[in-house]
Amino acid sequence: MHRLTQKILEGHKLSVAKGITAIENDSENASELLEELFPFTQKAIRIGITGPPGAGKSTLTNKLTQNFRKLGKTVGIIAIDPTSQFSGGAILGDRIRMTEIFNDDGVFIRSMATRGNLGGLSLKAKETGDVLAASGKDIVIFETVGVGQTELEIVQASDTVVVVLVPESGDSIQAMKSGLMEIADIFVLNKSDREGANKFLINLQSVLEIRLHDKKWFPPILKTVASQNEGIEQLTQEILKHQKFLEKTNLLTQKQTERYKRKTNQIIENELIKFYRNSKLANFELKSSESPYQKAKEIIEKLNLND
Ligand SMILES: Nc1nc2c(ncn2[C@@H]2O[C@H](COP(=O)(O)OP(=O)(O)O)[C@@H](O)[C@H]2O)c(=O)[nH]1
Ligand SMILES: [Mg+2]
Repeated sequence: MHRLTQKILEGHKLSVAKGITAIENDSENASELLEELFPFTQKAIRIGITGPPGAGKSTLTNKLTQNFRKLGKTVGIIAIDPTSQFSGGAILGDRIRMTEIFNDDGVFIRSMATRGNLGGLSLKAKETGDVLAASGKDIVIFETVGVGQTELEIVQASDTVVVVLVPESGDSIQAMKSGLMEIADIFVLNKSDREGANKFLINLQSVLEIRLHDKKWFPPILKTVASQNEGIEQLTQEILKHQKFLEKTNLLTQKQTERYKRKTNQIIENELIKFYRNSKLANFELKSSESPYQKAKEIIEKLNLND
């Protein structure tokens, strides 16, 4: 057994941190740890919070977490910030905004920077979510900027996706482009203390009605002022309502099965790549008469995957 498994299952904070570091560093026996934790990862509610930079996602996450704590629920937070590789300060900023929950034992916060390695990030973020779930957190929140494939993958790994928009900047159009419209279970119009909030709300509502009219769950639009704690209670209730909906309609089981399948395939694909790279086949002589396509076909045949 992995030396951290038992401690993580008991919710030991330092061991949780160490386990996540092992995953981040691709440490050799991280997969052993994840395998042992897996049976305990299915109970947590997974929430994805996404939207443009500066929309108030961290502020909202902070307030939402405080609300969940009041309901007696423990919370794990994974903040993914692709901008931090440029500014270096974004993560610290998130920490400062989350100070109210930083010293609470029922809360675990982990920031993950992309450090240019976008490909592995979504995988590691999801695995970090599994560690937090296994450590007994009732709720796992992924905070991520709503752009790019990696971020979409992370929110798709959530049961409930909250898309945060702000009145200015005509985000409704942008949101449609980046696919945010389709993945949202709940829309939050944050900074609704700002001018244009009502106009934006009406616009978004009419766009949604056209595009999503046949959905079984029609995403509500909630107005919030995260910095003033306004609308947070309603958001909490909508998230719980969406969870009930998922359970009632069997969609939760369906989502979990999908995740299970994707994960299994991902492990196999990774192993296949490793197997090929370590095999003699990957180490071939170059013949100028042969195209890469021919060569690849030849090697794939030798791999004998069809038997
Ligand atoms: N006026 C106003 N400012 C807000 C609101 N929510 C957050 N902010 C501020 O917006 C800035 C960005 O917030 P942050 O949570 O870091 O956004 P993130 O990049 O989406 O995580 C901070 O200075 C917040 O204090 C709000 O509802 N109204
Ligand atoms: Mg943030």
